[in-house]
Amino acid sequence: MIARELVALPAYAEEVREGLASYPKSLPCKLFYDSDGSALFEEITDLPEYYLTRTELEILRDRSQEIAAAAGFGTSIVELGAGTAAKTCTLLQAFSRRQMRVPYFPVDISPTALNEARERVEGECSGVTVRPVVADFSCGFGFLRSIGGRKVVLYLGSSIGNFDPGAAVEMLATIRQQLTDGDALLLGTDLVKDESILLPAYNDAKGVTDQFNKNVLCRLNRELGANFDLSSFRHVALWNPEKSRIEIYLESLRAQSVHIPALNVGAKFARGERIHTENSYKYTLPMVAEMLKPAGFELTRTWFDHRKWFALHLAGVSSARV
Ligand code: AVI
Repeated sequence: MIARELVALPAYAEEVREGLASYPKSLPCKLFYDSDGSALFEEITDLPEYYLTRTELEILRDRSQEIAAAAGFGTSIVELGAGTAAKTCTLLQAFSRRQMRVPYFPVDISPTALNEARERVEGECSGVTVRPVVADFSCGFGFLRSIGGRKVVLYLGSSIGNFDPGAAVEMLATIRQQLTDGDALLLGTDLVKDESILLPAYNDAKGVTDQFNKNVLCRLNRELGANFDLSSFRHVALWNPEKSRIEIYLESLRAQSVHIPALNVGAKFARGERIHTENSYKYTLPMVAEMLKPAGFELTRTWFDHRKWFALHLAGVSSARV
């Protein structure tokens, strides 16, 4: 008898199996971020239609002094999902004008991005000591405990908006559990606005978001041996005003069957059937307060860009039990 070769499946495999067996079909948005997807996301942040990154940068450029003053003295800065720390230098410089030493802990799953972050910050921000932390948030935020003293935790880019409301509160509460009195959170959120601005940000003229979305299928083809025909799916982005979110889908352009050998499953698609790949929530101020409070944070102050398209919120840990 010939023994069959056992190959370890990627950690996301079961979620793919479940997502494609459910109705409507879905795939987890974390699948976007392999190295190709991360490069495409970087490209998205530079697109004229994708206002989020530029707008948050405007707030950081114009309000960093106020943010540092509101955060108080003697704090370390911990940045969750820091990537290459492209946005953070202005803020770090503002902190280093107010305190002698600024310990900066960029946290990311990618050691390559963290090396770039270290080089950038050490080159541009005197008085800042960089201590990179390689961590996967799906394994929790225990690393926060080992960072002594007062901390301001940055969670920028409206990444919180890719979590459904319950999961967002749960995630923030998990961060809160690792913090103590005097610590704070600086949270970036995209705001509700007219769909004439929201929709193009997720459906750009150059088609980069289309490629970013379809990269999920490329990944399943490459990593699980699936046979998705990319030209038989189209990228769809919709604004759902009831749920206050942009919804992203891959829509099948014809009736078709796809086979995923590594999972030993097949998936049938009707013409027009969609796979839901991402939600991107857009917030009002009450929505932000509603998210922070049950997670154990108290909103202290909010800063906006000049068009009020994006916001940065400073929230202290609340003494109420969570
Ligand atoms: C990472 N995240 C905040 C982006 C967003 O805007 O929700 C991901 C993205 N999806 C499509 N374009 C950008």
